[in-house]
Amino acid sequence: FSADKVTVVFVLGGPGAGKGTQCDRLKNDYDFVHLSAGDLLREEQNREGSKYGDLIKHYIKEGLIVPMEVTIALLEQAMRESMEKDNKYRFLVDGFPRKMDQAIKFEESVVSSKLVLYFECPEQVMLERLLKRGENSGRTDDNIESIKKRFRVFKDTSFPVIEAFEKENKVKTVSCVKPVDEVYQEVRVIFDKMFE
Ligand code: UP5
Ligand code: MG
Repeated sequence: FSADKVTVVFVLGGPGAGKGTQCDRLKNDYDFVHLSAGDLLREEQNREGSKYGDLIKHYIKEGLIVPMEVTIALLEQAMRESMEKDNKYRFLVDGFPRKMDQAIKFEESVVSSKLVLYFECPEQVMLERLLKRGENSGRTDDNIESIKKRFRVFKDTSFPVIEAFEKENKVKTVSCVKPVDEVYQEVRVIFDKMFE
C-alpha cells in the first residue's frame, strides 16, 4: 500500500496495558479502523476450515508469537477489505508488531507506520487487570500461567521493537496507569496534533 494513501499507527504495550480499550475510543473520534492482531488471530482460530486453528490456539495459550506470515496476511486482508468496502484508509494496528522481524517485514511489504503509540504500564497493574478480566473474558490466556509467559515474551521480544522505533523518533509514550478517561485525554493531545 502507498504511504501517501494509507495511514498506520502501531499501538503497542504489554499484555493488559489497555491497548484495546484506548483504540475503541480513538476509532470513533478520529475515523480510524481498529485492527487488533490478537482479535484477528482469535477469529481465524475459530473460523471453520482454517488450517491455522490448532497452531494459533497453541501459540496464544502459551503466550508465544504466531509466525508472522499468518498475522501479516490477516492484517493485510482486513486492511484491504476496509479500503475496498468502506473507503477507510486509516488504521490502528493494535498489538502488532511484537517481534523485530515482523516490524521490518510489515514496513517493507505492507506500509510504513506513521506513529507508534506505546502504552507504558507496570507489570503489577497489568497483572491485576488481566486476572480481573479473566474472571469472565473466556480468553484462554487470561490465567496466571499464561500471563507470566506473555509478560516474559513482551519483555524479551516485543519491547526491543519499541526501542528500535524510538531510534527512528516514531514513538509517543503514554502511561496507562491512570483511569481510562485520563489516559485517553493524553492520547487525544497526540492525535489532535497529528491527525486533526
Ligand atoms: N483497563 C484498560 N485500561 C484501564 C485503565 N486505564 N484503568 C483500569 N482498567 C483498565 O484492557 C485490559 C483490561 O484492563 C480490561 O479489562 C480493561 O477494561 C482494563 P485491554 O484494553 O483489553 O488491554 P490490552 O492491552 O488490549 O490487553 P490484551 O490482553 O488484549 O493484550 P495482549 O497484547 O496480551 O493480547 P493480544 O490480543 O494483543 O494478543 C494475544 C496473543 O495473541 C499474544 O499473546 C500472542 O500469542 C498472539 N499474537 C501474536 O502471535 N501476534 C500478534 O501480532 C498479536 C498477537
Ligand atoms: Mg487487546
